[in-house]
Amino acid sequence: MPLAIAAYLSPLEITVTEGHVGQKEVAIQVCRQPSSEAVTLAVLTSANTAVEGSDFVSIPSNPRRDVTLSAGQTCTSVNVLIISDMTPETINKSFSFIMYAPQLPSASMIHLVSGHSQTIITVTDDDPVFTREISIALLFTANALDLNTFAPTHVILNTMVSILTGYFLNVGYPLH
Ligand SMILES: [Ca+2]
Repeated sequence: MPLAIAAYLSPLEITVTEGHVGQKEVAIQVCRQPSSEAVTLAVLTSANTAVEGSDFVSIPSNPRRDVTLSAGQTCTSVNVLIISDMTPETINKSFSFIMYAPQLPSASMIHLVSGHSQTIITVTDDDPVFTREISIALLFTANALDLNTFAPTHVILNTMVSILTGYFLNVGYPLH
């Protein structure tokens, strides 16, 4: 009769702020019920709205990434890497950390507890959209515009604009 041992991930959901520069480590616990046998599990990441390579560092299925719990060890930690940036995002992005293919050295069995074989990682954006009230003073002169028919005048525009960080503001105005 094979021995059934439950394994699970902790936490089931985790929310982290993205950060601005470099990479950020998120620790996921891979755990199982106490056992005198070592066990090896495989883990991978699966993209959802977060994108591999730009939002997080992928753990692929090939080559297979193994995690081993030695005899008597109930938990070990695996780090997932979030890629930080300074770009405002329209949504908070998520991806999954998944464990699969548990193996014991003997003929015993290990079960992934239903609903506990996946951790959903949500990355919240921390780059603000700045809003500034600015006054734009434009001086039109005939010489500057090289328009002989355009009389020198001053135009003052008061306007509210929203500028995303990292973007430039372009001002357009009609010539009439
Ligand atoms: Ca961002």
